[in-house]
Order: sequence, then structure tokens, then C-alpha cells
Amino acid sequence: MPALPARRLRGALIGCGYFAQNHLHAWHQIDGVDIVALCDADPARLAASAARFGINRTYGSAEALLDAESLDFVDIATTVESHLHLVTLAARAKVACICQKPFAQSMEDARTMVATCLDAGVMLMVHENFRWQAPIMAVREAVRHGEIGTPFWGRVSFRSAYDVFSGQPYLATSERFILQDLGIHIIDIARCLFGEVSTLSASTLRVNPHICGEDVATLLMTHTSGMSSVVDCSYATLLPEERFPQTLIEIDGSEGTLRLDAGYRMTVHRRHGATRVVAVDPPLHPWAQRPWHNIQDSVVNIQAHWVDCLRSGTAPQTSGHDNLCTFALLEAAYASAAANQASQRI
Ligand code: NAD
Ligand code: 89V
Repeated sequence: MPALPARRLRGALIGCGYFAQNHLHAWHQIDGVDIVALCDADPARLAASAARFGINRTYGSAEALLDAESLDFVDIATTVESHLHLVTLAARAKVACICQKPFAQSMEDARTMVATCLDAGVMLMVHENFRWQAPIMAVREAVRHGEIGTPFWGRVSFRSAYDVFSGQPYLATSERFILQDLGIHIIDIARCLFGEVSTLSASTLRVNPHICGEDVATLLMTHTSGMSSVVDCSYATLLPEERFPQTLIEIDGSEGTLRLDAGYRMTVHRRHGATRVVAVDPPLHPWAQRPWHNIQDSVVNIQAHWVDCLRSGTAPQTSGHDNLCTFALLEAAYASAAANQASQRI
């Protein structure tokens, strides 16, 4: 993609709901970029965000926004059912776009969005932010520098009983829940740390009787390197100390082991070497709140990365194209879980 000239970038946010507030705070904190306009189909939400962030150019539809504004990018922070439509509109208007996760409702839609943006010559990034969390980046750096040799086994784990439904009520009524909403992040972390996946087997369960989708999922994967990994997620796990939204990691390598434990503590143990224990806490931005600060900081990091990519014309780490691999694993996990449940019934 061509690099953008060195001037302030002009962005617009589409979708001013629950999570978009974090996007707006993060944009405010990033140098060289302005969110010049807002769009939401819900007038009350639009007005509330406009007042809160002092952005007075507002639109009730993406069509109106793209007609009226001259933009370098749009940041789409709506729920999944609108993504295909909104990404297609942005591509037609030749405007680069960020699209929140989950990217699409189907693999076909995901591929269509990637192809449409490629044909239009516009950059597309999926807002897959968990790999941009400070503790995950610290783990990635330790592995990349060969601190534990060649990894041969890994576990990426998210277990909680946090009430996500109060902030995001649609999660309780969605037929697909934990894998589509949260597991997709954890799968992406496994890809980012351990490389691409060659085989996958999954099982899922619904423990909470008041929701429609699965709230527990376990995946066993083999990677093209030959290593195995386990991805496990639960929103039904009652621990003495709630860990939301921490992802815990275990990696065994040829030269040592790495553990990312609760409380943002990373331990790296090397054969014949000292054991290193490091605090890898995320920063608490002035606008952030615990325990969300880990996720909130990752929003700053991924949005800053987007600005760097737009300026240099290089593909984002979680480009639409890259995210097809994460999305394919999500689809494979649901297919495997359905097949496993069928075989249990027999
Ligand atoms: P939300 O329902 O609170 O907000 C979505 C907003 O988009 C609403 O205000 C709605 O009116 C607006 N909207 C929907 N369709 C629109 C359209 N076509 N045009 C204009 N406005 C439209 O949802 P949310 O909880 O903020 O989630 C939004 C997305 O963010 C979801 O995809 C969710 O999975 C994702 N999310 C990501 C993270 C993360 O860490 N990456 C965390 C939470 C939510
Ligand atoms: O990332 C998400 O989409 C959120 C949460 C972290 C709460 O699962 O829904």
C-alpha cells in the first residue's frame, strides 16, 4: 500500500457503543491522528460520545459519513453483523479501515472483505488486540530471543467467572459465545506465539443455564513446527481470586520453561541458568479502570501500530488477510466441537 504523507491523519469512528469508548480514549492519546467525525445508528449513543470527546461532526449512517467527510481511515467498532456492509462501504469510498473482532459472520464474508479491500487498494486491519497486551508482548519477546530454546508444548488459558453480560448483553443471547467472542483472541495469541496450526480438535460446553451459547471450550492443536498447544477458555470458573481479563501462558522449550502466571508475573527458567521472575504489568492509563486496564492498554498499542502502518504503507500484523487464519481456526473449532458432541451421543 502507498505510504501516507507526513501530516495529521483524519479518522472517523463508526459505532459509539460500549467498547468504542476505549478506542476514543486511545485515539486521543496517540500523536498525529484526529478522530474528526463519529457515526452511530443510535442517536443517543452518538450524542453521548460526541459530547464526551468534543467531536461535533456526527452522522447516523456510514453512507452519510463517507459521502460528507474526507478521511484517511474509518475505525469500525460495531458488532459483527454489520462488518461486511461497513467494510464494503469503506472500500468503495477508497478509505482504509479497521474492523473490530470477530471479523465476520462466516469464512465467506471474511474472504469477501479481504478481497474487496485488496481490489480497492485500501488497508484493512482487524482490531485483534489481545496480542498487543503488555504481558503477551513480553512473552513473545522472550520466546523470540530464544530464552527457552525451541518450544515443544504450550498452553494459553483464560478462565474466569466475570460478568461480561452486564456490559455486553448481546453475548448472553448469541448462539455462539465464548469461542467467537473471547476464544478468538486466545487462538490468535497461540498463533502469534507458536505459529500456524495444522490440526485442531475441540470440545465445548454450556455451564451457565441463563445464556444461549457455550461458555467453556478446550482446543488441542498441533502446529506446523510440530509442537502441540492447548487453548482453554471458560466464563464458568469460580476462582478464589477473579483473574479477568488475564490470559495465562505455559510454554515448555528445549532449553527451559516460561510461565505467565496470575498477577502479571512472568517466570523464565533456563537449563543451567538462573530463574528470572519479571513483573509484566500493563500500564494504567489515566482514563482506564482496573481490571480492564490490560485490554485498554492493548487498544492504544494496536491503534498506534495502525498509524505506523498507514504512514509507512506496511501491512498490519493483524491485517484482514492475517486474520483469515485466526478465523479459520475458530470455524474449525466449532466444527470439531459439533462433531465431538455428535460422537459422544453415539
Ligand atoms: P455495542 O452494541 O455496545 O456497540 C455497537 C454500536 O454500534 C451501537 O451503538 C450500535 O448502535 C452501533 N451500530 C451497529 N451497527 C451500526 C451501523 N451499521 N452503523 C452505525 N452504527 C452501528 O457493542 P460493543 O460491546 O461495543 O462491541 C462492539 C464490537 O467490539 C463487537 O464486535 C465486540 O466483539 C467488540 N469488542 C472487542 C473487544 C476487544 O477487546 N477487542 C472488547 C469488547 C468488545
Ligand atoms: O474482547 C472482547 O470481545 C470482550 C471480552 C474481553 C470481555 O471478552 O468481549
